[in-house]
Formats: sequence, C-alpha cells, structure tokens
Amino acid sequence: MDKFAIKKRKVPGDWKSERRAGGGRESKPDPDLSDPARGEGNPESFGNDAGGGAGGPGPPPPLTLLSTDVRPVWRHVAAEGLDCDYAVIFTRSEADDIFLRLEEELEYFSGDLSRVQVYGKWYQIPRKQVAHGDPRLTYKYSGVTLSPKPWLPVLERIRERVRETTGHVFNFVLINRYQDGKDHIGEHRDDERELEQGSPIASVSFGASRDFVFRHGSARGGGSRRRQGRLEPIKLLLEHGGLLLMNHPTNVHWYHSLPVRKRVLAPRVNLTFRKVLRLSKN
Ligand SMILES: O=C(O)CCC(=O)C(=O)O
Repeated sequence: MDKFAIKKRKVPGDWKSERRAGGGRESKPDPDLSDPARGEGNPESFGNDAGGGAGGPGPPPPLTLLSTDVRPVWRHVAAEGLDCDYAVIFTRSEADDIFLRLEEELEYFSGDLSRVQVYGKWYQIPRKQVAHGDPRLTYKYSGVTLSPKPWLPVLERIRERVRETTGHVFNFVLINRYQDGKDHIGEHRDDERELEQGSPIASVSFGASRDFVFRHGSARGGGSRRRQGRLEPIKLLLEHGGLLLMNHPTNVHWYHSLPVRKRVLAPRVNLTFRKVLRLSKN
C-alpha cells in the first residue's frame, strides 16, 4: 500500500520553481523515509541529488530572472493530513558562508528564556534557541514568551531566498542550534495561537545533516491505527542549505521531532520562519 507519496513537483504558487526544478520527473517512494529503524543518521537516507545546485534535466533558466544559480529539485512529501515540500535551496558555498555568519553573529537566549515548562516543571532545553523578527511581535510556547530580536542581514538574506523560492513572506524566525547529535527537540506540533491560521512554516537548515521525524497524532501512545500499520512515522534527512516547507494542515495532525543521533558530532542551526499575528493582550 502506498502510505505516502514523495514526488518532485513545483511548490504551489511558486512561479520560479517550475523553471528551476527543470523537469518534474516523479520519483519512487523511498522506503527509508517510512522506516525509522533504518539508517540512523545515514546521509544516504534522503539522497543528496537535490543538493549543491545540481538541477534536473531541462533547459537552463534565463539568468536575468534568477538571484541565484541553485536549482531546487522539489520533493513532495505527502500522507494523510501531511503536506510538505523539500529542496536544497542554497548552493554549497552559499550555505557554508551563511552557516559561518550564523555561528559568528547569533546570540542565543539564556536564563529563563532557555527553559520550557512541561506539566508544571521547568527544564533546560537540550539545544540553544533565539528568535528574531518584526518589532512588537511575541510568541508564546511551553510557558515561555519570546520577544524577537531585530532582523540581522544574514537572516534577511535567508528570508529573502525563502520568499523567492516559495512566494511566502515571513515576519518571525525561531532559531535552534544543536551542538551535536546529543542536542535535540522533542515531539511537538507548531500550533501556537499566534501563528496565522493556514500559513506554512519554512524550516531551513545549515550544518550537520539531521534526521527529522513526523509522527501522526493517532500513532502516539500506541493507538490501534499505528498497530494496523496505517500511519507510520515519516523520516526525512534535513541537509545543509535545505528547506522543508510544512504546509497546512501538517501541523494540525502530525507531530515532529529532531531525535538524538549520537553519531552526529558537528553542529547544526535550524531556522523556522513563521507568520506570527500581533495579538492584543488579553
Ligand atoms: O531543528 C529542526 O529541524 C526542528 C525545529 C522545530 O521543530 C521547531 O522549531 O519547531
């Protein structure tokens, strides 16, 4: 049974990616993506053919219309209630440069802002975190209220590439830094009330490749649907310079996590661009 589909496709509403994708050939479902037991931290588990500016077949795009020479090869990842698109959108040298700048320029939150509250107890988060965005926005999750720092040029550069590639303009970015494979993020959904309803979340990664796992809400706690094997977890490898676009309603039905991967020794920085509403205080 075809539990989920992974296809190369253009991102809806993206007038540029059709040209850049250079083909739109459908690929077979990749069994690694449905089997979390296989290939822990295995760089082959998503394949790297989308990376480093390598495009699919087809004519080269007119140079005047592009701000970059990378040609994203989009993969559509779909399952019941899950709708995502993934592509590497930065060349290797761009991604290297951006990663260095992020490492030099970001100043992560500390103290109370680096803790979360779970069932009334406070925990230090197993990674570093900071938020940047438009003035006067706030973002509340797990008992913490984040006020974003102002945009930095390197963040605007990434945001602009995301806009060019997807057509979406984001006003807030939550940044997570994982020192190595011991740092992680637990299973959660991005469903905070500050998020504009129906808007996608654009997750861009730099540094070490890491597994990213989606699990359907009904599969949590060993529910019967899981036992029937109908909604298995979906694992993606998020690479250096890659963009995962999580479209609605993914975050309604599916939880995601970045699990521990002890074999990963290098750092990674992930940026989730979001559309945040300005909520009046109540
Ligand atoms: O680092 C990642 O890829 C995941 C980050 C994440 O889940 C989040 O910011 O909500």
